[in-house]
Amino acid sequence: MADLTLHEDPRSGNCYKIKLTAALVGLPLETRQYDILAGETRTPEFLGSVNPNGRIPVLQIGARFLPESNAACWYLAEGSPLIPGNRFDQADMLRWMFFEQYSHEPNIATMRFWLHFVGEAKLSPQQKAQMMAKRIAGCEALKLMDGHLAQSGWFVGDGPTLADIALFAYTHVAEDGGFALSDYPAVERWIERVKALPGFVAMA
Ligand SMILES: N[C@@H](CCC(=O)N[C@@H](CS)C(=O)NCC(=O)O)C(=O)O
Repeated sequence: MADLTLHEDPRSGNCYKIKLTAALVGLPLETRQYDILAGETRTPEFLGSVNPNGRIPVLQIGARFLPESNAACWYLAEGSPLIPGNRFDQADMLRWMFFEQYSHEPNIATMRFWLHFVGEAKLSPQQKAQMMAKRIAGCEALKLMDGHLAQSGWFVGDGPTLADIALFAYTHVAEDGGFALSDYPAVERWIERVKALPGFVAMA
């Protein structure tokens, strides 16, 4: 495989997903770090050569650049047990990864970013006005996950897949965004199962 470099900000759960996937499948990954709070992913150089969407993570594979965390996880995990062979399970895994991007990350990760890294006092009036809706939607996402995990050890099938990695990244630090994980006991037990996986690496 070509050399792999992750363009990242280590505070980002989206970047952590890719590092966790690489560790679980045993692939070496170089990193290049950016400070998103300082606008380092919005420079003309970054926009022109790394990602015109102005965001990390971006997985560089040789001379090619692949943005979007879940696409990068797929690239790394292809051919490993983290992607089920069964056609339905594969689609079901994608279902949870799309759920993560639409119903989970925009609420839980954004609340964490606002409260833990920016600080409530520095939020704009528009951001403050969105907080209640994001809190409610984030709780709904955790409740849905808890209901599923009360019946099943993993999101898909009998073992960990990319669905677990994608959802683990921001769930295990959801308390930084003001979400009480003790309200979701099946999620808490699943977090411990993910942490016990061989090759697991913690978030920076
Ligand atoms: N859907 C994208 C989201 C990427 C994203 O929102 N990245 C954030 C950090 S987690 C970012 O780069 N923010 C900096 C900015 O928007 O300027 C993914 O999953 O990779």
